[in-house]
Amino acid sequence: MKNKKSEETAVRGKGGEVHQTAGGDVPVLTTQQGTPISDDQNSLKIGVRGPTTLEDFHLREKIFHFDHERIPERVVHARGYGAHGYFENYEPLSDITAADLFQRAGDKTPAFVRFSTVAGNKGSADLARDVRGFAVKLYTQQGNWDIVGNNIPVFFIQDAIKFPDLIHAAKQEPDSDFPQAQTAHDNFWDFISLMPESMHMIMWVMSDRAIPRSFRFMEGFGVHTYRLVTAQGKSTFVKFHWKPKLGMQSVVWNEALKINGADPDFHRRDLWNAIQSGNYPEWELGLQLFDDKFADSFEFDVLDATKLIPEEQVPIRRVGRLVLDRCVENFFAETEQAAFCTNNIVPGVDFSNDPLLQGRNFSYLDTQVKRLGGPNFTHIPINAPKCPFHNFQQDGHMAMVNPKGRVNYEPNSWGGAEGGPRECPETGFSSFPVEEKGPKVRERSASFADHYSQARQFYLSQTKLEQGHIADALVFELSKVQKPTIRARVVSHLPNIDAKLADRVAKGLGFHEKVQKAPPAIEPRTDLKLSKALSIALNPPKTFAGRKVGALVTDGTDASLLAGLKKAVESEGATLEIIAPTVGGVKTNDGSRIEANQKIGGAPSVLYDAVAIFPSEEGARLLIKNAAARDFVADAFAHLKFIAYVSAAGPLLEKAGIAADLDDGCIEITEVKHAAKFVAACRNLRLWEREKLVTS
Ligand code: HDE
Repeated sequence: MKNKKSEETAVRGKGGEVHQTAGGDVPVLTTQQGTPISDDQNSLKIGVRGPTTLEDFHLREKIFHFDHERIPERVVHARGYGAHGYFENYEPLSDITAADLFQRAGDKTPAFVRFSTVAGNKGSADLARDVRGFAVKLYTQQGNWDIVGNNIPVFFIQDAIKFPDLIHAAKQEPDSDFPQAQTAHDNFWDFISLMPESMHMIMWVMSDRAIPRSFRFMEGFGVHTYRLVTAQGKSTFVKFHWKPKLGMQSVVWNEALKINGADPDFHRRDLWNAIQSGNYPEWELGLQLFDDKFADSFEFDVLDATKLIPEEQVPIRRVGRLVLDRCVENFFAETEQAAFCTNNIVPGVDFSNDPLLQGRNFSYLDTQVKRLGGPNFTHIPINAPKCPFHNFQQDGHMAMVNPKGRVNYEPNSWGGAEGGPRECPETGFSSFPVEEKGPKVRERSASFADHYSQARQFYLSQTKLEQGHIADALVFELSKVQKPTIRARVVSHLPNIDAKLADRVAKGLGFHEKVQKAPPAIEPRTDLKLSKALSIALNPPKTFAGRKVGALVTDGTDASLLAGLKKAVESEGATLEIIAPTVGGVKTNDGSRIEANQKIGGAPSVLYDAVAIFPSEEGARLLIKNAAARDFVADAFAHLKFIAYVSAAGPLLEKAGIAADLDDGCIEITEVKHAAKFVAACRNLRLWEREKLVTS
């Protein structure tokens, strides 16, 4: 090798191009075949201004590889973000399941989790109103177990055969290819209006659950009923829940719209930053366990994925915790290539007959072959089990793990190690021997026919404020629907849920005629008890930990008040970011320099949970002429955020139009000790009472 220098060097070529050369600990660039490369800036030509040669194998290989960099994105859940971690088991659960990961207290099982939106393409924005995927891969000692769930415990449809229709209707319309990552269009609502079973899910999707503040602040659900099976063959039905340690939190809709412009990567950035800074997101795994007797007595069919079992009816038993403590090293290799399959289960876990789950079990393998190019996608490190595995499967595209020796079949008579792996009746997976009988029919069970009762229960279990958000979301979405008959058909379902909701949406849409009620297949029940667990507002986290304050500063900002605020925010487990007229930072009133994290305009207040308006008097005079600074303040107020301000901020508050409306959520900081009051207020996350003032 020519270059043996200890430092990276750069020289100019004849055309002025930069050549950085290898040497010391800087490795030599090679082709994929390992051939060292002398010049990566110029292709091989006949004369410096002549044609490029066909024999330039380096150019050919480099561009060929680039041309093949993309793989098909997921047909649904294309937009996603993943991280590594572990599941820690609290106590032995051998009385419920033989699953190896639940047998010993304190056992840690490696995990990989991918969060996603459903409808948007891979490059779409994070804050779309959408269900979030919550897919967990657990690398157990008895094989990989994937719990491929969502952040909403029910689904739109009851039978897998409707899934392609649902997704076609939800994604971009096929002629125009828009709108992407949003359901506010005719095709989606047309389909929904003809699918009354979707009404329960619609209530959830129109609620604040569909615009989470962060992946860290949302629940996860396995959705379907599964089975847990003991070593002795006893089966218990189960629903899986993930409960976030920091509580649930959502943004408000106007904020979501703006976040999508200001930082389309808002959720992935949040997860990345939290893990990189050592604030590891955490969820507890909860099991809702029930037997056949409960299933038979339950008001609905436990095989119907449009229904949930209220926590008040079957309490949740928390059995372990999931911690995400490591970001991926390479997004493509890990997150993009992660292949989740509902049919990846382990001994001690089994399926139910939920027709949606049965269809999913069929679907996921197909999708992985299509995306990852062949049957050997399990050889990719993110998908490979972390326990020993042996079988006689061989060959295929990109085979990485190949059997050694001459035996590739069984039974065989070679015996011992030479004969290869054999089956194990004692510990191997065996399906729960449930007895099935009945005619072969293409028919929906009558036990699935109640479409509205739980939609009503969900809606009525929300606080007034949350109910308002659901109505507003319906009005927003349906206002984007161009065909009045579709709007009317959607609204016709609402009287079956709640008459006031129907009226409110009809009014919001400017209906001139009375709402026609869609005839229900089964009259909705009105006797279901309200469930507090369904509301976000009734389960407040009462912590500001893991959240972020944005402090707007200028030259001359009061250094001691700012330092006091930062200390108070950080002692709560939250972070403070400095936003200044330039990213170079400011000189405070004591002459010290503070680096800025963001420039005004690049960091609107929608990116923060609470804000501090800390300019100097001179700084405030400059900021009142800055539209981004005025929006920063006005939006923080409109989005019900807690606002700390110094007296010098007065003119800016005035110009932003909020000076006359300052309320309990606006806290003046004249002494360092006031910072604690601000942080205590922030534990409530938003000043919900203000909503009356800022929405008509
Ligand atoms: Fe999926 N779903 N799904 N799904 N799903 C996929 O698999 C499918 C359903 C869910 O982060 C696909 O690898 C069918 C319910 C998540 O990689 C595909 C049906 C729930 C993810 C597929 C459903 C989910 C997927 C697309 C109806 C919540 C992302 C790419 C029968 C319980 C996983 C892929 C990840 C992904 C099919 C319904 C959750 C095509 C046929 C219900 C979280 O296989």
